[in-house]
Amino acid sequence: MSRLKWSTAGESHGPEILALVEGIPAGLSLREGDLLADLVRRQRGYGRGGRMKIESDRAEIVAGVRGGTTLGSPIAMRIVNRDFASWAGKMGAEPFASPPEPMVRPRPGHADLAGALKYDRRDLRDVLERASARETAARVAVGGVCRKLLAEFGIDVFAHVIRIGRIEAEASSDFLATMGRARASEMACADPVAEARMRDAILSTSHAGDTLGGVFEVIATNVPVGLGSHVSWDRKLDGRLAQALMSIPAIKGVEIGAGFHAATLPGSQVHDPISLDPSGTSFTRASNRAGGMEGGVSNGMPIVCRAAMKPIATLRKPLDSVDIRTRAPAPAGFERSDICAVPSASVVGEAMVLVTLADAMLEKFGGDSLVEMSRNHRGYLEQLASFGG
Ligand code: EPS
Repeated sequence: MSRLKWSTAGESHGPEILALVEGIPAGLSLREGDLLADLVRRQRGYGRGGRMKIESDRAEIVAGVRGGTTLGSPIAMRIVNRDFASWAGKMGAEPFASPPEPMVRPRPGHADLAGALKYDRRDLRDVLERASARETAARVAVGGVCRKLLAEFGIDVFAHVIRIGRIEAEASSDFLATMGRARASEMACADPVAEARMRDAILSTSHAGDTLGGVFEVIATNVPVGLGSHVSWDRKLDGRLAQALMSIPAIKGVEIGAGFHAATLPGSQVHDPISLDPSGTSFTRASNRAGGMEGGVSNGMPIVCRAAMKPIATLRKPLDSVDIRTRAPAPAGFERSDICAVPSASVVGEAMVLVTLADAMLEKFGGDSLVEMSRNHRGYLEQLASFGG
């Protein structure tokens, strides 16, 4: 059912990371500068490794946009890997003058071993280069394009970090304040007291040669009722969001609304009673434990998802592993690593929710041009306004 086709290509230390996205209607204003703020936020975060000091990501638009406006044709973007300059002779498409030293000690928790066995690679670099979360820079560029489209319909998506290891941020129901503080925070955390404790935890974890995971929450506001569908498993919006979030490297759990907590309560404390808004025209709910979806369909309340990220698998104090050449026990390989990348992953989470919602909006309102899509959207809102009347 996907109306938005998109894919990425590129190895972490290859020349470029690429993104291709098809299905964005013609007539949307789009500039390279529109994509920059999200790319910059993805590089932030206390606990990032040395690579982020080398890169300064920008997505150059090389197809699908003319004079600042989309054409309806596939949009192609490229993000240069500055670090490629240090990998001459070890990366790149042409045969190497001399064979590079292979990586042979797989990291537990990374794709190294399973990928090498599956693809029959004797150098783990052939796997880890693509499995690296560097690829998520391209996802954020695609998410930025979708953000522009969704903004035309008043939809906004933001994420904030709510846990790093054992440190939890205080919850707030004030979305606007949470968004503002999270966007301004290096840790994407809206609670400054928790943020300071998160930094301390990351610092002491770093001294121990270890890494830390956490949880982020993604919230989408102003989503119209009726995205997704209850009629078939693969059209359910909650299922599509869960798959999108789970595909982010290192994500091990996804919750929607009350999530796992809902399983501990009786139904009367879980479901959100329905009422009419003060004007008496539209349906609303005083609570949102459903996370903005019922039966796989958006219900007009904010969409709320959470994702749990495991700690980064590359450890300065490595875990036990096995040399795949000699089959002798050996510590896992280590070059450099992030201590914690949850703030970055939260920006990738925004991107995955943006692309999923853009796809669902295109499915519902279609159209080859933005004018056509907006007309369809307006007509649907009129239909909702006269519902039951
Ligand atoms: C990343 C770039 C990588 C890592 C990180 C994500 O850079 P390098 O491998 O050169 O240090 O910092 O990758 C991982 C977390 C991983 O598990 O592979 C980036 O651009 O986000």
